[in-house]
Amino acid sequence: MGAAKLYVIPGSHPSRTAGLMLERKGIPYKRVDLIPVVSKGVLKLQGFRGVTVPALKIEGRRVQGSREIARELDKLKPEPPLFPADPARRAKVEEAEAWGDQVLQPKARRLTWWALKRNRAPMATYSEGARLGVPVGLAVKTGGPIVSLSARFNGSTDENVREDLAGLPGDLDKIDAWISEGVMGGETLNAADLQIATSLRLLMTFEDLRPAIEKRPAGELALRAVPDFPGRTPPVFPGEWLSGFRSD
Ligand SMILES: N[C@@H](CCC(=O)N[C@@H](CS)C(=O)NCC(=O)O)C(=O)O
Repeated sequence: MGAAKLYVIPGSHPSRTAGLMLERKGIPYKRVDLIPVVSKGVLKLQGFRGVTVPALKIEGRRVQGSREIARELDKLKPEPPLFPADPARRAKVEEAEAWGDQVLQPKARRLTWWALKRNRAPMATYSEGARLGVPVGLAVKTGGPIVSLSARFNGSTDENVREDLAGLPGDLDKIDAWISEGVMGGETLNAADLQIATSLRLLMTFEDLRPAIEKRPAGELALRAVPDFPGRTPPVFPGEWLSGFRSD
């Protein structure tokens, strides 16, 4: 059986979650970097049913989605586990993980495409170290239609992004509470930690947001779980959309 193959998009937060989980398990893998939108066709050609990354080929199986990958990896290689053995504790971790996948992850994605639609220049910083098959500079220069389509697919409207930013302080409170309850941020990082930390790291690539996140328990956990994450976006959001943040 060949090495595992992980299909990703550079800067994709759930893709990073999947990579971190493979690394935690000590499973060697080959990373395949894809260009957004084009990725959908490549995944179809590779026999995946869905059109999103992360997508993993492992032991002759195709597994897609960060939560599905977590469960498959725990099955294939139980140690070290990504979920607690105790059912009540596992349920809490699964609740946090699902929220990370369904709420925080799309929020970080909407904000990112909204910002790139306004200024594509930072796109190159999200592709650091990627092998896209074309020079990153060229991909960025010709990437206008990809950014527009992605912003549309992901609902990156002013209205949604404004609402996302207004809700972000509450999201951070929720994560801090999970950390103080011990659901997240334990000695051994679990599937919820790895799911949520990558979205936080993507949010922290925004100069507008990083100061409000990094000193909180959520931000500290994100930096511990994901020491390096590519990308940097200079101030981009209207000041009034950020009025709910405290950066002390
Ligand atoms: N919630 C899923 C969502 C995955 C997802 O939407 N991935 C994005 C990248 S972050 C994607 O593949 N988008 C397709 C595209 O950009 O063309 C997961 O965690 O796996």
